[in-house]
Amino acid sequence: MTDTTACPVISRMATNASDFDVRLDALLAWEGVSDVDVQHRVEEILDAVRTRGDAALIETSNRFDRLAVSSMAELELSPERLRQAHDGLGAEQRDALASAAERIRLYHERQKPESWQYTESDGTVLGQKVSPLDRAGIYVPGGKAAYPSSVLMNAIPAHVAGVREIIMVVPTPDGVLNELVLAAAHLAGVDRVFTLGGAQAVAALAYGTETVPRVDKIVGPGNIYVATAKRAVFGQVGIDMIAGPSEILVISDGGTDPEWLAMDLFSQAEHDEDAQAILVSWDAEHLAAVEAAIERLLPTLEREAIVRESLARRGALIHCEDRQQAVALINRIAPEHLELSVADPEEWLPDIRHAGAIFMGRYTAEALGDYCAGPNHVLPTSGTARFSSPLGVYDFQKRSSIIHCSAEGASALGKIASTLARGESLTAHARSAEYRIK
Ligand code: HSO
Ligand code: ZN
Repeated sequence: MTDTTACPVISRMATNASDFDVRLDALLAWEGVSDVDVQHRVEEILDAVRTRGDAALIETSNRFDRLAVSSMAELELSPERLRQAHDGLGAEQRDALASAAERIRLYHERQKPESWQYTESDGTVLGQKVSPLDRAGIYVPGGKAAYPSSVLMNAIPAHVAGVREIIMVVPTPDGVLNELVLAAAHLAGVDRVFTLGGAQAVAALAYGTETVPRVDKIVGPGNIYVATAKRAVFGQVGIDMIAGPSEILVISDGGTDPEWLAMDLFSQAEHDEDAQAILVSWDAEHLAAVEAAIERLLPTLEREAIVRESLARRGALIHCEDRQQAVALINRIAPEHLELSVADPEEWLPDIRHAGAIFMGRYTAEALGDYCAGPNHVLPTSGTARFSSPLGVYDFQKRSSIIHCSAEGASALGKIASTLARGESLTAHARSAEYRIK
């Protein structure tokens, strides 16, 4: 096998281990975007919105989205307008959106953590109280990355978490609205929608203006301006992860139709030129068949150019020795999406430590999870599945600790606290505790 095809082929065995490691590292490398020029411009916009509020939002929106509005009322869509968008869809699209929303809601209902308490023998009560955020802001990109499915995936967990008010911002370059995005907002329980985008939208959500309420957390993907702005306002508000390009790792035992696998790889690659699609198998003949299927199916794709670019730059078909090597690759890559296209996916599960979402068996295409299976499609990218998890209800809640001492409990704890406080030379702490010793 050679490197001359649409998707590079790498042999784990024919390459010595350290050369393979270097090649894999190069393949996986993703520099988080940071650009001094962008940073500078973003800071100017953040500053303008922080100091001049609505007036700056109107100016920047007119400039960057080529609008001609003179009031904030023109930058807000009413709930009625969202309903209209929903009611105006064809029955098939409306039903598909409703089924997806319902399945996503049911899945996320299961994530709701309970508050809890326990009582010690002296009557002291300890516990944890879970509360939703008051307000969440959801950024929805405009243009080619405006995904109604992402509106559902971001807003529904917030709604299930009990967030009191969900504010969505979505840019409308040249004033063009995306009806499906608005319909999804209606279904997902979004309360207010502003047609704002870029750093100015992030600033409005983070600082609040006369019209846009300040939120407690901003979630949702965006371009480099949005990502830079989110990083800059972090601390003032919470943010979700800053997503890198989407990726998939498919493991095949040779028993899945090569065309299915080729299309699974394409489904990731078509997102954008930086997206990453990798397939691993220990069956050389099967890999050659997938390679042939890729060549055969590529010309049939609407987004052929994007897919070709993505596969050439960041794709790979990796030939490894056996199942054990495949498992090592999974945990090393910590993929956003892992497809286990094998006969016995359950057998694999105990060995998998790092993956955002695990798609089990030959029938479970990532695309099903992207839209409607139920679990969230906002997942940790670029190896961050080593330490983080899919977006969920818990991202829209926080926990308060509960401590309720009985007289007896305060006396017992007072002795411990006083000793430790004196060790830290914090005598007011010590005396405060000592007052309560019986
Ligand atoms: N694969 C993307 C989600 C998506 N796919 C939205 C289609 N629409 C990131 O998980
Ligand atoms: Zn996708």
